Amino acid sequence: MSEILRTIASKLYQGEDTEVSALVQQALNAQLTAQEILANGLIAGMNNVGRDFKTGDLYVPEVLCAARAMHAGMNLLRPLLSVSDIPTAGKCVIGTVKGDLHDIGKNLVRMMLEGAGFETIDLGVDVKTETFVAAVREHKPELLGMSALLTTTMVEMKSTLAALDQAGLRQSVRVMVGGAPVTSGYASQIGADAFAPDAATAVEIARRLVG
Ligand code: B1M
Repeated sequence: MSEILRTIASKLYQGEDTEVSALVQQALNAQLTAQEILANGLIAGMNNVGRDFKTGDLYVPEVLCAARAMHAGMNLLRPLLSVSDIPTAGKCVIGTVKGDLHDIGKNLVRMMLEGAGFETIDLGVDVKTETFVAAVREHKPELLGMSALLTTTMVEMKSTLAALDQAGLRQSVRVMVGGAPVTSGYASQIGADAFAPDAATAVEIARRLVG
């Protein structure tokens, strides 16, 4: 792998968005393809972020900076990549459930999924059951992700699963849940396909569920 791609991966890891942007431009000027830069520079760097976040060697602010650097690089590559060039790992609709305004963790999960090549549709916070169902119907994602940070709102996950079932959509989508009060026991109790305790594991699980 060329030196510049290794440097892009390492600057992304360090959250240096301006440098990542300049290096991506430099790589393009040196005739590297957008595809190569994405796979061996940006995504490679983001995979390292995921690995070290999981082991506790990186913290939330560092991951957010890396995600910002990823976006800076992607802004240059996006116009050069036709839709079919972008390695889509799968499509994921994600949101924080009704009554819940916490979105830092959900955003991290979304950004890490994007870094891993997933196309994401972020419904934001305080997402009603009907909105989740409508989004699954409209976008036909392989994966639906729900986040909840309050013990009083996690029950909304169960309602959404029931509503998906009622709408005849439950079999068409895998459902992953997460958030501080959510556990794997709760996930299986409500019939979700998976629980992830953190954003890095969410990516691993998403790959497994969709792959
Ligand atoms: Co609130 N809050 N908050 N809060 N808040 C908590 C969650 C709380 C535990 C604090 C406490 O009392 N110790 C408590 C909940 C108690 C409970 O129900 N068990 C609480 C409360 C009570 C409240 C209010 C009710 C306070 C009030 O107004 N009286 C209120 C509710 C508002 C509402 O939502 N309706 C409220 C408000 C707020 C702020 C708006 C001030 C702010 C949110 C800002 C924002 O998100 N934009 C806030 C914050 C920041 C917190 C704490 C301090 C931090 C949450 C956070 O961002 N963590 C939190 C205490 C805490 O958790 N230590 C607290 C960092 C984030 C990276 O972690 O979200 O867990 P987390 O996400 C992780 C994993 O959980 C996982 O991956 C992420 C990354 O590794 N994950 C997923 C998350 N979603 C996932 C989805 C997946 C997979 C993995 O698949 C789809």
